[in-house]
Amino acid sequence: MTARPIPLGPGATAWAPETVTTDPYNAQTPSAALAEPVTPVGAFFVRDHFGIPEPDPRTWRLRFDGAVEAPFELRHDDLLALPHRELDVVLECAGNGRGMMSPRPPGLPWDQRAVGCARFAGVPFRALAARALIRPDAVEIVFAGADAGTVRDRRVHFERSLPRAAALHPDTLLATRMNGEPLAPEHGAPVRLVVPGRYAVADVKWLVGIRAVTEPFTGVFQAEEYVYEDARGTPEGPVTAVRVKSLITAPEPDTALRRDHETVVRGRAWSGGGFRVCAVEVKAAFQDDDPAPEWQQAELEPPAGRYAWTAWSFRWTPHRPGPCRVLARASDTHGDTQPVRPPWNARGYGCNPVASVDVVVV
Ligand SMILES: Nc1nc2c(c(=O)[nH]1)N[C@H]1C(S)=C(S)[C@@H](COP(=O)(O)O)O[C@H]1N2
Ligand SMILES: [Mo]
Repeated sequence: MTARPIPLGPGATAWAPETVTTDPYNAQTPSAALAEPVTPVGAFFVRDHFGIPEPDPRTWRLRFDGAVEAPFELRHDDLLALPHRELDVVLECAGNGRGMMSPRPPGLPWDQRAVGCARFAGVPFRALAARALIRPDAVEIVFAGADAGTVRDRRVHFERSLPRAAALHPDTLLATRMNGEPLAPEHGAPVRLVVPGRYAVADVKWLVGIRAVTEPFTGVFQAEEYVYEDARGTPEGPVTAVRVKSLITAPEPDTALRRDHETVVRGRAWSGGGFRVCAVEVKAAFQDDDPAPEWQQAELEPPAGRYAWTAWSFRWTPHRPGPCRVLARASDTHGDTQPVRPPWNARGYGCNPVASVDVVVV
């Protein structure tokens, strides 16, 4: 593991995520924490479908079986003894932004803060796969969490699958540490999956089971939930790659800015599916602007790795007074740009509209 300092801001210990629901516990990252390059663990959003199981690392076992030649069980110490890789990764809930969709789909009403970027250290899944000897006819790998509950009248564990190739990618990690500390209970202690570039539903917490399967997995969180559906409920494919997105961290909403004084508009941008952010554009629109202003390029800082988010900034001097909307949109190396109005879907996934903040110039 490479030892790099973790740039936690002042008051890092005072962070607390903003509760959305208490049972199960769901909370979003406070706005101030999004200004940090690495989101403090105590501020990082939490998405739980069931209770937090808190497995005891001393009795924790990870079972790897299914369509493999050499099934085995690992203890926590065995896993810790394997070589770890460290990656800064953006985790974003597929439902992030749902609360701003209209009409509002059912589900947790996240605004745009079910997102964070953390430094994960973990054992590449492929190291375990090499030991289990996955059979050639295995098409997917199913990852099971220790948590369970009732969904659609069925008692289920939280389970998700990955296509074989995605699981075997060297950056698919069984993470044991987050921001230099052992995983916190709410983030999947003692071990969770981290799959960079996919919506965070892929990142199974409290991992206890891995099995190779020869047919595509149809568990409830794979084939029923986390699927894009049109207004009639017709499935349009599973939630996979994170869509390009940005957020504005400064100025804060409703800030009064001084006319003819420079202000710095700042934020973060990220994308998934192996694509990187290549541009962020900003514009400031006064209500009666005619013609509408042009988009202008923001400056990008190099991200802390290929799966980390990109900090951007734009120097702006407003020359007239009035209420104004500051907008930002990111583009990625796939050629996608944040839309003004993302395609509506019945469950409110992948909502990545142009970011905006309303301010007033005085
Ligand atoms: N075992 C388990 N893993 C899980 C979940 C869960 O409910 N149970 N929620 C998933 C979803 S939908 C998201 S967005 C991420 C959230 O990770 P975090 O709580 O560490 O931010 O965990 C994923 N992994
Ligand atoms: Mo999620």
